[in-house]
Amino acid sequence: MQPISRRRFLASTAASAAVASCPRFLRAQVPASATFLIASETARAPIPADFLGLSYESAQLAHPEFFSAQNTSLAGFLRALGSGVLRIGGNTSEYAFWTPSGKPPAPAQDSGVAGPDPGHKIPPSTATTPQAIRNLREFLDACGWRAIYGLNFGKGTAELAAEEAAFVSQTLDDRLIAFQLGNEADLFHNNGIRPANYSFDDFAKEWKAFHKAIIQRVPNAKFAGPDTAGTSAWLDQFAHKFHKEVDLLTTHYYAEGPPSNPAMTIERLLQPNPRWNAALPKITAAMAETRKPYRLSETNSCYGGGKANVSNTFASSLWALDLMFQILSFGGSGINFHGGGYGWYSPIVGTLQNGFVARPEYYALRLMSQLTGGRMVASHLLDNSNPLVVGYAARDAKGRLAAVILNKDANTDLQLTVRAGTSDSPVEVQRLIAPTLIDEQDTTLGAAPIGAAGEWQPQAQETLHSSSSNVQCHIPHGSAVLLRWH
Ligand code: BDP
Repeated sequence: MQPISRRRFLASTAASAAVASCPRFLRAQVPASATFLIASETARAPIPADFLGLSYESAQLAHPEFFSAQNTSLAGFLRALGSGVLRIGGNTSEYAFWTPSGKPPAPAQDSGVAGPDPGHKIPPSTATTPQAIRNLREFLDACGWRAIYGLNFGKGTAELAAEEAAFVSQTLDDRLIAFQLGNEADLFHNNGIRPANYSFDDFAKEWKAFHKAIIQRVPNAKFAGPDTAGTSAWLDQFAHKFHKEVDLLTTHYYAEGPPSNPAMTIERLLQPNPRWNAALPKITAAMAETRKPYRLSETNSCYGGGKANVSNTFASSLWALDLMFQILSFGGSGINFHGGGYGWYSPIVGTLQNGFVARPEYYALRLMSQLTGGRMVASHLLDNSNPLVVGYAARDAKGRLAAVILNKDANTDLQLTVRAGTSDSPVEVQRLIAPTLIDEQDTTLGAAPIGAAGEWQPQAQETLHSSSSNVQCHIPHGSAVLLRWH
């Protein structure tokens, strides 16, 4: 059986050919057209080698075998993305208690996994033991990844945080990027962690006290923050106050939510998001003020644990791919997709016992992993008025020119003319595609699925040939392509 993406592409090109000889269908089926201009000599922001990342709940550490060398399948998925960043935190970081005695109470859940906390109620307290941290180190070694580690700021004490930080720092060593203090402290005023009048000044006072206690135990400790839910005035205030103490600026972003909101649909997810667009100038201002890098330390499609039939569909893959490029376009240094367990938006789902599976979102990360270590390149999409059609250009780590075009439109194919101003070298095409945007399990990249330990063997690629340095590329509705010049 031919892989689905190939089948579908052939079907769609056959349909276009039929359209050409049958004018009465022209209006309904003719693809939209646009031109993508690549200024191949104009380099933009770098695509850091460790741009890609995942985020897991601190509660996951209560099952020390999960992030351990034993979990070779999950490690395979991470390692395949290159040298990424594992961020440990989330709501449950305020309920994860450092337990140096190493005798944790039996955790409440017995599945061995902690998915995204839906935030409906106070999560159960969990114990983080030295064994969990030692195993985490081995896991990071197996993946070639580093970690951002959230300490218990909400319900813990500065002393306990310092004690935990000392052990984590010593054990993770150069696999540790930074500590974070407080997960979404800008929401502490309404989630029961602090009184309703909890302000940035209150947070800053506590942050300073925790920082001081940790620095006393770990003088070279590095910090990321503020790790707020929104990109609000708190980022600006934090950047201003702690530019000397902080090494990496971080905030979170969930495109939609709560899942009960009927307006939270695939159609809306794929549209440009005004809230996110409004956050960008605040982030770039904070980067300029502190001269520190920015990382979107926790993100996904829909807070509240995600939305069934939206967060787990192929549409989430296109959403994630676009978001990654948006971060790169303003000079952001990384992104961590939140997940774990069987959460609706988790890029990888499963357990040690059942094995792991790549959700559509993971395919977007896999596409991006082919460009990390490279640079963005200036580009313009011309003659396009559809906000669902976007394009980006880059050079990969080997300096090869690449373009990624997303046609997020659910109905209209795109016939794209690409002008790269390069010689007439052949262009390799890798498609990110599924039968429909709502599909949950037939995503392919390069006409191949991703296996149970992250293995992926792209099938024979299509090759496009340029004529007068123009390349013609057909991009079916609801799909994306990676073009690479040889
Ligand atoms: C974020 C929390 C994370 C949750 C997520 C969600 O940091 O722990 O899992 O929201 O609600 O705000 O899905």
